[in-house]
Amino acid sequence: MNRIKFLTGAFVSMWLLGSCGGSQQHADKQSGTPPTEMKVTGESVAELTAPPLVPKPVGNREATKLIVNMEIVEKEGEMADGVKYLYWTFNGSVPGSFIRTRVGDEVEFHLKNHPNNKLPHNIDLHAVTGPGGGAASSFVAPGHEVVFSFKVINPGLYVYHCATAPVAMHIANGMYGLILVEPEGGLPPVDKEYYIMQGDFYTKGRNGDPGLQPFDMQKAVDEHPDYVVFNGKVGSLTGDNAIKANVGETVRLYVGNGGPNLISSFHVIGEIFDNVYVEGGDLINKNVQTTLVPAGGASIVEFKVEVPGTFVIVDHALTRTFNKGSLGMLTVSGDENKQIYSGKQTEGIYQPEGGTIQNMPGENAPAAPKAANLEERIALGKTVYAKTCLACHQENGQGIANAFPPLAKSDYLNEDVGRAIEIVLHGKTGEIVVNGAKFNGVMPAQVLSDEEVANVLSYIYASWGNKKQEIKPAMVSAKRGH
Ligand code: HEC
Ligand SMILES: [Cu+2]
Repeated sequence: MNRIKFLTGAFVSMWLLGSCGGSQQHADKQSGTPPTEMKVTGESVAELTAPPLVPKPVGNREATKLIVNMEIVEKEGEMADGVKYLYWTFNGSVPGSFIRTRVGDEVEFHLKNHPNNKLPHNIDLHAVTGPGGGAASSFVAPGHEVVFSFKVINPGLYVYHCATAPVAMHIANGMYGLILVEPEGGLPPVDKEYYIMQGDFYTKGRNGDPGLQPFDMQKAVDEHPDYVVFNGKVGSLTGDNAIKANVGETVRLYVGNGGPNLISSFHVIGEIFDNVYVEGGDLINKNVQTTLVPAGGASIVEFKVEVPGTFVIVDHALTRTFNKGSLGMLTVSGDENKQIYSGKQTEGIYQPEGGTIQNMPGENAPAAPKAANLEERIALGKTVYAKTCLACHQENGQGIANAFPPLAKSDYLNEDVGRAIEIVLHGKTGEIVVNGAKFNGVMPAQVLSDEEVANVLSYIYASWGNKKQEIKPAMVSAKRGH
């Protein structure tokens, strides 16, 4: 790190903001102690916030022992109108809670994995100096809590994310957030601060297809997202959810990109960033139109709002914005300034282009049709497989090494039909050996009717070199009580 440069930058921006009336003294309390040797005084529990809000600035406080309580929650949420998605979250939001620290803080991190969750997780914080950014010490199973500590020594804005295999899948399901490390004395004060994080999402159905959409591993591998959004969903920052400021105020956005794959060309239509903390570090660039936010990276942008209106926040790779969702809004209230902008302003001019266009969700889904013969059962089972099992066991039942066992030519599956039915009904944990390879994961219990379980298993047994065995609904209901 380069502290001298950081301070120079901070002073320059203080001077700039000072001229806009938003500033006071700051960063005037430099101890000269290297962060690694800073002593901590006292202890406090970190304030954590869901996006788009951020915790209170550190100001002039001393370095302290900061306790961070983070709970991992797997929960269903809304990707867009009528489109549901099973998110994996840090503290229930996507992105996860914003963590605000200062250099020299000793962070005691409590990572809890909610007992209702299906999978183990962990956390890699890019602000950590240590193996895996904490990932190595934080692997935690459902119903458990791990504690680890680290000292923050480099100022800047950093991404954190889950690093459990398959990592891209955990990130694609929403497991990322930002941790800010302020310099000694704090960042220069501004009037408004917000938290925005971009992410790309891969669903089985296409953009706008209604209902619960499972994760699609193949689209993730191909880097073809169906949704590219700010703060986890289409519309998180539009309409009533728009972020707000008043004419004359200075605004600071903490912008992150969880990815897992795309980089963001972050832009606010009708604004110029007065300051950009390039890649969230201590280099300050001035008068920037669009700033690049890499996957797994961040940026801090600052600007003063001079005129009222709606300022549209976009990824300037614009088909994403208009067709996949990465569109937000900043609403600025106050008096017009005709000298800066003459008027004739239309609010939300980009809205009609879409981005939030959705197919109407169908009427109440009809009850699962009954199969008249084996052929129909297999065809119906294929649909159940695509919706329910494919995300983990993959398109052709090949599974993912070290994570999800294969269902194709599976000796384990073919050995015991009754056991396979029980696994689908009740889930499965603990070590198993499939085709000579060990797996020790968590298969969630599936919420399916007897008919659907019979169909999906008949399909699997009829496919990929398995032993062709029809499963009847009566065989499933006989296993329900077990
Ligand atoms: C969230 C991921 C996930 C989903 C969704 C899922 N499984 Fe699994 N499945 C697993 C894991 C992990 C295991 C291994 C469990 C263990 O290690 O004990 C497994 C094991 C199995 C096994 C036994 C091992 C083998 O390879 O023969 C069968 C059979 C199975 N799953 C069928 C299904 C079916 C059918 C569905 C859909 C109705 C499904 N699974 C949905 C993750 C999943
Ligand atoms: Cu995870």
